[in-house]
Amino acid sequence: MNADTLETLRYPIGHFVKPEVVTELILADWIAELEALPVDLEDLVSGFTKSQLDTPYREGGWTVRQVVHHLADSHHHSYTRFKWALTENSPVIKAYDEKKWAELPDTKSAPIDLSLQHLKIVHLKLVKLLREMSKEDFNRDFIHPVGERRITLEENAGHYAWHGKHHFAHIERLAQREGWIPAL
Ligand code: NI
Repeated sequence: MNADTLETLRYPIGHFVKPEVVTELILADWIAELEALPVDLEDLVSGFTKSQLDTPYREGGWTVRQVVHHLADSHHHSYTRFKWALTENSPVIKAYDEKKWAELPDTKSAPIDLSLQHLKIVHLKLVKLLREMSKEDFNRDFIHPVGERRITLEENAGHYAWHGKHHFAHIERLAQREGWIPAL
C-alpha cells in the first residue's frame, strides 16, 4: 500500500482547514452538520451485523464499533470544552489519550447503541447551546495543552463538524468498498 492510499483511507475528506473568515453562513452550516451527524450515523450503522461492526475501517485502524464509541467520547469532550470556555477565561483544557480510550471495554466491545444514544443527546444539547451563542461567545477560547494552542469556540465548532464527517466517511467508505451499501 502506498502512502497516498493510506492518507486517503485515513483522511477521506482531507484535514480540517479553518477558513480565513468564518461567516455566519459557514457557522450555520457547521451547526447543521453537527445536528445531522447522530441521525446520519445511526442510519448508516444500525443494520450492520456484529462482524461488520467489528471490521476495521482500514487495515490496522479502529473497528466500526470503536469509531462509533470514539465519536461519543470525543464529542462529549468537545461539549464540555465549549462550556468551560463560556464560563472561564481561556481555560487550559484536559487532553486525553484517545488511542488508549478506544481500547477500554466500553469502546472495544460495548453495544454501539449506547454511544448512538449518547451522541444523540450530547448533540441535541450542544446544538441548543451553539444556536444561542453570540458572536462574542464564539470568540471566546480555550488553551489546548498540546502545543499550548489557543482555540476559539468558532474554530472548535468547525473542527468538530469536520471530525463527525471525517469518521462518518471512514465507516461509509468501508461499507461501500465491502459492498454492504451501494457505492455512489
Ligand atoms: Ni477522531
